[in-house]
Amino acid sequence: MLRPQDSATRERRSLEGLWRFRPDADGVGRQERWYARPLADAIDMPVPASYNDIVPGRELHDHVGDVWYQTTTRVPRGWAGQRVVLRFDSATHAATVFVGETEVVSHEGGYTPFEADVTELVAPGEEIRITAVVDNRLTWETIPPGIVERTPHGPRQKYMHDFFNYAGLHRPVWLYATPAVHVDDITVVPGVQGDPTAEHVTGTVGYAVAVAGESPGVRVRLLDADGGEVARADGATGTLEVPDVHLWQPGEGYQYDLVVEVLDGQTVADVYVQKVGVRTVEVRGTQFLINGRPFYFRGFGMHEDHLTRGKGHDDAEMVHDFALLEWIGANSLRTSHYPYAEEVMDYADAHGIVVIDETAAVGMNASVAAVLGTKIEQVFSEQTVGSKAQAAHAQAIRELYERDKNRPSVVLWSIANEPESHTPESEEYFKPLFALIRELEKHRPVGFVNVMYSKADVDRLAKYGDVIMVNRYYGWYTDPGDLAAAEAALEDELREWESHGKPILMTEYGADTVAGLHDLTGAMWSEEYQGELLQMYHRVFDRVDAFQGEHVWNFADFQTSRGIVRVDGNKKGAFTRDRRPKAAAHLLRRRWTGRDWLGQD
Ligand code: BDP
Repeated sequence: MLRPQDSATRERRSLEGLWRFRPDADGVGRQERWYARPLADAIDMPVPASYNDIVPGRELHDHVGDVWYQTTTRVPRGWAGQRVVLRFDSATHAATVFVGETEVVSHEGGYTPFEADVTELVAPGEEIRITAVVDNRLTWETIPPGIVERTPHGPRQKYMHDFFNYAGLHRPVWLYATPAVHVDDITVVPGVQGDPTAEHVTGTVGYAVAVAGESPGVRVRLLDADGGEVARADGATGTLEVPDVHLWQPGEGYQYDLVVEVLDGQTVADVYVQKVGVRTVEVRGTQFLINGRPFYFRGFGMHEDHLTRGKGHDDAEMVHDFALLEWIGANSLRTSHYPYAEEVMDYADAHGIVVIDETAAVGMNASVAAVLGTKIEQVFSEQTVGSKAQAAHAQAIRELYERDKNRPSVVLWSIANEPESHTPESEEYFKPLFALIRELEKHRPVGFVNVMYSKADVDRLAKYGDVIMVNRYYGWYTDPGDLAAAEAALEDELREWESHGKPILMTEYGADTVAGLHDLTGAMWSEEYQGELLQMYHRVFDRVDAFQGEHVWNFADFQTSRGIVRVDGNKKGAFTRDRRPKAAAHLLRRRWTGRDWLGQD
């Protein structure tokens, strides 16, 4: 799905700001048609933001079910004769949207965009009322899954993953205008002719443009970063050649502009500018190659998680987080455990940050759930994660692929985090999902993230992926406090995975650490233990040839549900939740850049 943009023929209006907001504890708003009039008894709620932590009290923090958002906006006068679209970059987890009294769209899945053509419902210069009812419930039919328990004290949301179920309108909302005949979708496939490591390389950009409406023609032009034209072609599909191409590289997000014009006779009916980074990705044996050169992943599994705004997108927080990644020497990140805001992906594209792009399929594991305090008999079954969840999962894969397919930063898809992968039921569930991502994606590697309870000897899913991604907690959940035992077990296990002949990435390793807790006997939870544990992992990584990347869990401390295993959230961050470095951050910077915090060698 194309992002809204301003171009010579297009215009956007952001609907960010304070919306009216009302929780619907009794679930009566739909029946009482709250959308049909100004929302009564409403408070102000910032958009984008999670609503959970904005006001004090448990009521909103722990709310289960619908909440209502409402705003009004005036349709720009200049939009007469245009197609007008209302787009939500996300609504967590499901939403139905009304313009005035008319329902315009419903969407399930909390981390991908959706939109509605509202042309017939709006008039340029007139005010419209937009109402969204957003449901945060996770069930056995949603991705991620969850359980809503009815209790005498009201509904209680349980889930099997380790981050707080923040909800609401986390990302921008747009009203935008395009011509009636318009660019509907663009797919670009970059490549190179011959050896991508040669001094002068000819790049290729395969493209396909979908046009909505009758159009006599499509014209595309590829401009370099200075605006100079390097290739052009007529027709809705084709391949452009770029002699002496400037490649998109890790650390250097060089991008071209593909200017796509839909023609109406001699005039341009619509123009959309698609960014293009030319690079190749390939798995060869146990190596992960970007532009033909071995790439070693250094970085983190992250979370969209901040004080007050929860999962709400914020440019200042985003740029700061990327600045910290640069400071520490990270070259990559995983969007654990859901698709991140498109602003984050744009930034990664533009700055050469390599991304493992993950769906929101997390918490499909009874053993992990047990550690976090939720008891489940069987995860994969028709009564639990079954065909309905599988359909939602397939849709989540499709929507993620469609949203991010053109992004050079994305080099690998992760279709799930830590599902059970040793049972016949899990294989039956995942086999069609791997087939789906392979049907969609012909060029990038794919995989899933393996859990410590489904090791190489019993795992049934690794064979479907191109890369082995494992999360391991030796020295924490297993052999807690015993780094000598942990080191031996970790090395033994990685050696077993080597037999797959694929690149191995450690997509999570780490230890909960209370910032400021110091202990010279190496006690767990101390900053010393976190550092020692990371160093132990690094020693092992450096001994295993097939090992191609290290992503520490986590970039920063983050909020989780409440329970007896978390104290104000998960504390495995290299940074605290307010982004102050723990000792581990300095250790990682030393390993990844060779320098200390003052920049000294
Ligand atoms: C893994 C999960 C991650 C958790 C982490 C932990 O992938 O979401 O936060 O462990 O326990 O199971 O810290």
